[in-house]
Amino acid sequence: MRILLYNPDNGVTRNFMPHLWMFLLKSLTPPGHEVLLIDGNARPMDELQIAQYVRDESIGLVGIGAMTRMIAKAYRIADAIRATGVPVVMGGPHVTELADESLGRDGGPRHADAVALGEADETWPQIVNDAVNGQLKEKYAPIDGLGKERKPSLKRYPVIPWDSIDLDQFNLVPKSAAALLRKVGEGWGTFRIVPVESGRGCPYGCEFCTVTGFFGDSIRFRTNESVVNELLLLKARAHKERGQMAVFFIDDNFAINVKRTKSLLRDIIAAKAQVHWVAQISANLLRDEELVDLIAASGGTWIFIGMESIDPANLKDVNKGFNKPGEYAAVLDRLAQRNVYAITSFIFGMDNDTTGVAERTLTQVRTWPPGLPIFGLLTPLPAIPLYKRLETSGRLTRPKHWQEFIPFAMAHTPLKMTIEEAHAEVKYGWEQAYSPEALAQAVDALTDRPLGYRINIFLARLCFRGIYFPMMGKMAWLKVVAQNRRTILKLAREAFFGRRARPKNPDAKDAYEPVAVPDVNGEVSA
Ligand code: B12
Ligand code: SF4
Repeated sequence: MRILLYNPDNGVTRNFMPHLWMFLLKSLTPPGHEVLLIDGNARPMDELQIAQYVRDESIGLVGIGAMTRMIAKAYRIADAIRATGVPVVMGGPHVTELADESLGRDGGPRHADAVALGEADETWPQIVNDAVNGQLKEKYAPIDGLGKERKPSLKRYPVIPWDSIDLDQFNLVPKSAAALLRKVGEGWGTFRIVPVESGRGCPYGCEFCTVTGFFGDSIRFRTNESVVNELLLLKARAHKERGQMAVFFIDDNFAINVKRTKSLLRDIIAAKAQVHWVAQISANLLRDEELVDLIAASGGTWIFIGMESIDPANLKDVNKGFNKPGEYAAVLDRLAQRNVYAITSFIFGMDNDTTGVAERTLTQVRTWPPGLPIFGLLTPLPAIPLYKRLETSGRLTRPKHWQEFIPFAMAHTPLKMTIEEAHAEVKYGWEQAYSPEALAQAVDALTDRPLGYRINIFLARLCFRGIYFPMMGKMAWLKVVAQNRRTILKLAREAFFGRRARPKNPDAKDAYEPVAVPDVNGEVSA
């Protein structure tokens, strides 16, 4: 049977990375089937096009996965496919929480023939076999012999065939430039950011998050060997095609067990499996100097930190009191000393937020080493504790907000400002943090560092604009380039003529004096 796995686009921004579930389920598919992957972010299709594709390619089963914000699009695509007579199975966090909605049992229309509840690693082979036999059940749940939910172990993790899988749609290098860039340095003909997981689960239970409910509070890890082998496979592929490969460790808290993370990072270094990597780690776990040394030495380049708020009262409200805003600066300095920078994520519209929260947050951000601040709104996702609290107190303004998804729009009223004011705060945050002046400051703040780091921060900031600012066409990009021409020229002058501007504030660098750590090639730099 030919199986299509499809992930819809979010209709607003372009995703920079494919979704792991597709590669994982492809690897777990019983032999004898062909599995095709389409990520709507990389290969957009509308309902008519997907239905035509399914017919043309003689697809016998379609699997669709989607987060809540993409679920309306996922349902439209599912409806179009089911109209061709091909069965649709849906999975992921949204349909797990609202299976009746997908199956049309809540009074609405039916969108899926079957739903995979929770983690589908062990149920997927059964789903495929049942589809082949025309005996799809409505619900598949991972349960043990006693009917209790079972979380799959990651000890026998499948080998994802990264060396042979078709990754064309996920190349971030434009086709027009690939041939030329292949010849630059070690080769830049391809650049891909690939998701890899080393473990699942998070015990922290923050009120706005799906993870503790979905993956559970007990953490499960892959073996170090299996993670290291996956990195080696990715590295070999990048080398073969004269391109670059970076990894996003999608674990929700990559250092949740610090001892284990250190042992994994040591094994990565020992096997020379370093690639540039990004991971999510909560600030409290980055107090450990040895951990941060190992992060840098094993290729850690960006750390995503869910700071959420600089107001301890807000953090306490959402059960994230373990975040201590007073230590954010020290944590970021510790990383920056090793040339590791942070994606700092903030949520506005929390109950203790008042107008001006964006500027208050940015005032702090500007005193930190440069990074990538990102801003979102508090969102009541289905079945999370926050949803239940707001529902009980009658504060949900759009209880089924996902059915009519509006990007960057609140679905409840905050306590100390209006919905519109909260929207304006998020807009202000993005616009200020990514203005040409802010980009120039970020580059200037690294004047004492090798050029590569300044180019890295500049390009990363430019790309991050894409997360908030609507999809940008060629003209919009040209405008951004024109607005940032001074910084671009400065970096270009230095690249070609080795000229370096003096730091604007020579004292500023003392805040994160560099320490010597080996880079991904094992060479020491400071
Ligand atoms: C990586 C990641 C991202 C990446 C993008 C996704 C990508 N390309 O991989 C980035 C960083 C860009 C991102 C952004 C956002 N994310 Co995000 N992200 C994740 C993260 C950390 C990992 C996803 C993952 O690969 N998990 C591992 C795989 C194996 O698990 P899985 O995807 O759930 O798949 C399993 C099952 O669900 C099931 N399954 C899934 N799909 C399907 C389909 C079929 C057919 C079947 C049978 C089974 C099945 O089988 C799989 C194997 O067991 C998750 C948290 C988490 N741990 O999952 C959050 C998560 C998915 N993100 C979430 C959210 C809310 C967002 C954002 C809106 C921002 C935010 N506030 O966090 C944005 C929106 C992005 C957009 N495009 O619009 C929520 C989604 C909750 C929900 N109900 O929708 C999650 C769960 C985290 C959370 N805070 O609660 N995210
Ligand atoms: S620490 Fe992160 S993954 Fe864990 S519950 Fe909180 S927000 Fe979710």
